[in-house]
Amino acid sequence: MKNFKIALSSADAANESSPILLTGSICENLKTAGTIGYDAIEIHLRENDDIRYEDIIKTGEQNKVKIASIVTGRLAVQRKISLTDASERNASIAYKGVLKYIDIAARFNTDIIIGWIRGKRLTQSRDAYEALLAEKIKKLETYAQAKNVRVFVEAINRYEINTMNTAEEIMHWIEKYKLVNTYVHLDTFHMNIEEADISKAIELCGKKLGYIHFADSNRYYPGAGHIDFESILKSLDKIEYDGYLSVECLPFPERTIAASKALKTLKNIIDQ
Ligand code: LER
Ligand code: MN
Repeated sequence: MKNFKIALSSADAANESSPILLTGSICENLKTAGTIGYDAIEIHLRENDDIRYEDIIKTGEQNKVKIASIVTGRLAVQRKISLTDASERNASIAYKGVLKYIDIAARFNTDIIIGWIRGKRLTQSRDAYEALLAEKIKKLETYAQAKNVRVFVEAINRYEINTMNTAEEIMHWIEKYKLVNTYVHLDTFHMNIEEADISKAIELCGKKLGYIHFADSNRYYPGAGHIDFESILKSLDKIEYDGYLSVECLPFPERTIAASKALKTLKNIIDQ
């Protein structure tokens, strides 16, 4: 099987109910990820954080650990706003915030994740929500493309967001609105709830799959629940997926133990 690149989630701080493994400064997290054996970290941060680019790029190079993606979720969670917010003022703050995340991703030569920041469907029809989101993402993806940054839109389960929960829905939306620099972002935890057939969902995305989060059915590390990761990796191999497998799971029983166990589960399958 292909030697996939493996990443894990990181932030400066996170509580135990967030699916974030490494906590600390970005430089500390790059070092820890390298010591455990990961290829990259994904970074959950605020768009206006003070970022020491030179130090981080140097530390990444020294430890041979890359930045897999920049995650926008904190802007949504901390400010309680979204790109499709009922308040135009909030939608505009969210939009400008995502532009800043794209600037950060460009400095690190990586891509951005659009998860909760896309917002819930309110009183409008499904079509109206999708058209509104597409209008925002179209402008964002053009801005990002000029900076060589791709946009990954995540399919999230129904208990967290009330629309675009499956791979097929995101694919359909991307195709309908002819989004060229926007890709499907899957998450095995959400897929276990939403997809009738996880492998078929991956294969449906094909080259439009940009990114995938890994957690088990209970959102603990892969190997702690009942998801069949072997068939998932086989499907990713089949579509010649060349992005990251990014571990985004709860820090159970402890952050670095979960990180090591996740890596072991995935490597054992890859090395078979
Ligand atoms: C949310 O459950 C999730 O999976 C994150 O990646 C949100 O952006
Ligand atoms: Mn996720």
